[in-house]
Amino acid sequence: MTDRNQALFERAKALIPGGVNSPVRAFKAVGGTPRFIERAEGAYFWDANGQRYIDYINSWGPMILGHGHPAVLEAVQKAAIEGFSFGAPTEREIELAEAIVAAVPSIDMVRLVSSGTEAGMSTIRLARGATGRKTIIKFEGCYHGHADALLVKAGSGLATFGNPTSAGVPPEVVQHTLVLEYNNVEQLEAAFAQHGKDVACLIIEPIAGNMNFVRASVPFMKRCRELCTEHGALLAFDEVMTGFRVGLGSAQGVYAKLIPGFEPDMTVMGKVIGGGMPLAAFGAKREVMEQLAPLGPVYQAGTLSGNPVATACGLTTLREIQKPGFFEELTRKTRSLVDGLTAAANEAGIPFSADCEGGMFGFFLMPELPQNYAKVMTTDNARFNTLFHGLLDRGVYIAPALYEAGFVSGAHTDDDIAATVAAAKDVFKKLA
Ligand code: KE4
Repeated sequence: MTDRNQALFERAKALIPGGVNSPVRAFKAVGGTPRFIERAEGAYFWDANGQRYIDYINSWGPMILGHGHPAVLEAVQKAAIEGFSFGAPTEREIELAEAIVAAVPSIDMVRLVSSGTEAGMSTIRLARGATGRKTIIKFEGCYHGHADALLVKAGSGLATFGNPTSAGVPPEVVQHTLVLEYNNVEQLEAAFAQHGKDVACLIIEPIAGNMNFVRASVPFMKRCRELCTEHGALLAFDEVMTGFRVGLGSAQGVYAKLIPGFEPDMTVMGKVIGGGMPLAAFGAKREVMEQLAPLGPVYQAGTLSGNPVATACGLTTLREIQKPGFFEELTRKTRSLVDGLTAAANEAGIPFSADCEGGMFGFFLMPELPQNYAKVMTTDNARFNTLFHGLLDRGVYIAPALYEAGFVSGAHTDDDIAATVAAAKDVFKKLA
């Protein structure tokens, strides 16, 4: 039987760099042929050969309800008939802004955009405009989209300025971006002692899904908050992945329970708030957001910002996940997946550690949960790839990279979780 995924991949590679419109989809990290998805429904999607998979990618987070939720389909179809895009304000943008502000106490005002990259880029510009400062602090292993100023890698050893991770980014553009080690309090203290008065913002993934699943420790997060306050820098939470995914209060809600009175100054959102359509957002206190055009001097714009079809998709998604019991069920199923995988790995004698929060999970082929990027990257790539393809061959689709997180949707059933654990048991035996 011809492998239609392979045939499509060859065709795609002739016209699209790497055959994909986003690098991680090319399976470069894991090898093999990317699956071209033809359709999806609930917790599943089917590839070009008609093979069904239990979907733990959830489009990298957005599909928290599962694919094709009836209420979302209905809202999107209705919005499409009313009009795809006007380039003029609509009531539904206000409703979505109201829903976000109501669910995220740290946000007074919000601006809608079309991607997490745009939201992260605009947040940086706004922080610099609002403070009149240039320096940005970010952490190795955190990804905030591909805006030039954020494509910076940590140099060897201590904190470093301006080593671009990508060609095409001149060192001048990243000279004010300082990269520190995640969860390293000493380095954080030293950086603020040296540069504190120049720091416009510190941007962080509170639970780093771009390192698979690494939590900021409470002492570390506490110091991020205190040092930003002390030096007049803005604390920006990149919740593109964690927003409305790890809980109805997002990750800042998790930390507010652990650190009394905790809240960030700025928040970047995306993924879930768009429900799978191109929609992201950034928000902050009123006095910061009012620096934005057309009110203030910081320019930011977008043809499709607040797109009427995307806002219908996002707003309906938010309303559905806020229904009583949704998050309790999602959390229970995610926890049961993580516990099942851990038990299976232990039974097979495979070094394994896993963690989850709400509908987001991560696991590592190592006995202890890693606390930073360097540790995450000590994972044996080949063993992860064997696990990835072993699960894929058994109809379970997890992230095609060891540094990416996993996601459960409201459509996943206990049977799906059991089937996933059974498949993993099989593969762990091979790995042992
Ligand atoms: P987008 O521009 O891809 O919508 O969002 C960028 C972004 C910003 N912040 C965080 C914390 C993110 O995780 C992302 C995007 N995440 C990746 C997956 N790790 C999206 C998948 C992809 O790049 O194809």
